[in-house]
Amino acid sequence: MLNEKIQTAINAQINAEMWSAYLYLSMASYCHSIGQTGMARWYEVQFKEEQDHAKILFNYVIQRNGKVLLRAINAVPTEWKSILDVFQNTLAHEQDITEMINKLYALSITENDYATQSMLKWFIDEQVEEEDNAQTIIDNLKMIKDDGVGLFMLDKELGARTYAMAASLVNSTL
Ligand code: OFO
Repeated sequence: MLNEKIQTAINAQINAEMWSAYLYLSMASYCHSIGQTGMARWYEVQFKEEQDHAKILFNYVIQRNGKVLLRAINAVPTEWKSILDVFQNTLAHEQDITEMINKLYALSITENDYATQSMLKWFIDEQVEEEDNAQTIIDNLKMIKDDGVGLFMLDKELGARTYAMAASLVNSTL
């Protein structure tokens, strides 16, 4: 059984992951609006992955005999200054999420909740990847600047991203 503090913190994390999904769908919409369809596709995959993150936490709470409490998902931004601004906001957002995961992990240590520590290790690794992905695209965009061909090539590359369901969900009966 999950203790109250851990359950509350995981429920907040579920909300944050759903907000992330909503944010990335909004970013996909922005990319479509400026004709960057490959980047839009990249964000659509991101949208699905964030829903997976929320579902992994949802399943975990259920397995530990806890209760998931779904709260309102706040509104997300809908406009950005440029495509570079979008990815810079993505990195800043992922850094905030990393901070939340780290706090959750620290709480699971003080509460002696070893199962939660084990579950969170996947998220800790995932955050390293999330931040690295955004940083790499930012570096590319800074290199490209206003070069149309470079932007076209990057859009094509990001559009090739495919979604794969997180392994723990594929094998789950929940
Ligand atoms: Fe769930 O990792 Fe991004 O936000």
